[in-house]
Amino acid sequence: GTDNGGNEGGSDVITIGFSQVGAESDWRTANSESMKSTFSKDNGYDLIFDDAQQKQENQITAIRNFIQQEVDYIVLAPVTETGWDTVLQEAKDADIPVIIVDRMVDVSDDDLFTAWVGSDFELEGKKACAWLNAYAEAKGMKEVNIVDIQGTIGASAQIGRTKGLEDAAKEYGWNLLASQSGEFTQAKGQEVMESMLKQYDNINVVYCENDNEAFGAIDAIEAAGKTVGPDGDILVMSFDSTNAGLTDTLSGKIILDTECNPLHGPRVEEIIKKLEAGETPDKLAYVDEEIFAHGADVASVTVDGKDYAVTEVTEDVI
Ligand code: GYE
Repeated sequence: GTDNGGNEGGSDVITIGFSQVGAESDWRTANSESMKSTFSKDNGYDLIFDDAQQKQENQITAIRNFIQQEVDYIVLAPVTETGWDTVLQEAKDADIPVIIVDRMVDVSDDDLFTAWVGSDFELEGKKACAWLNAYAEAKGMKEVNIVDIQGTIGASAQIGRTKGLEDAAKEYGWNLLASQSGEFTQAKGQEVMESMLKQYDNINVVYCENDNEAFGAIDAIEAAGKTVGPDGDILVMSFDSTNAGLTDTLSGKIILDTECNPLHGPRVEEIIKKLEAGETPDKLAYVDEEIFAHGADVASVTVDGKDYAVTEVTEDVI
């Protein structure tokens, strides 16, 4: 076992305190299920699961409780990037390894965490925008009047995806009409889209930073008497590629769904197994992800000199 006192001999149950962001989206539900099924009793773990309801203060409280309970490992899916130095120092002082999963932390000293595994969110944004540029060309779109329904402000997933769009809008000359957070939820996504539609009558693309926001945006667009899809008024772009998201991509309600993979349980377990064996896991591990489109108008995109295939969604993909 490790030298943190809780698992001498390696045959005991490994106790893991997991501070989860919340239950804001389908992605998050899949992520929580992956963690719970990986770190089950049958697999030799005792998982203390804490849902922070999208509040950093709740996550800090949960981590302090984990330290008090002398868990073997702390796993943190941070809601936002900043504000972790103090509590991570407390974990370090208690000799409890901290593994960061999904979103990133922005800390003064990278020694405050042991390892991170998650997605390259800016790359996701760049891939999506490279696709839109190619699609707009293929379809002869005269102009791109786009709005951004952002994720939780300050979350890596928001920061990276928003940056991908802002850079692309400048590069390709798109009109980025408005950006506002939909908190990664369906209800807020719908509300934000409703107000954007009232403000702008020329929106032809909405860039939703996750699937649940896209579901809300589609409802708002249809309620306003407009249509979505390749032959409709507005193209809906999204991220995650949840089952429901891909179902909407098959129908064309979502035109592009850039994958963000939530199945991090086995990846975190691999890190823990390395640590248990006295090995050093990679400090940062990025997951490979696909691009799922409605139709086959764009076969591949190039980002930073690298080619990425675009998969057309068919029944078998979902
Ligand atoms: O895209 C969204 C969720 O951090 C990657 O959070 C995650 C994001 C995901 O609420 O659906």
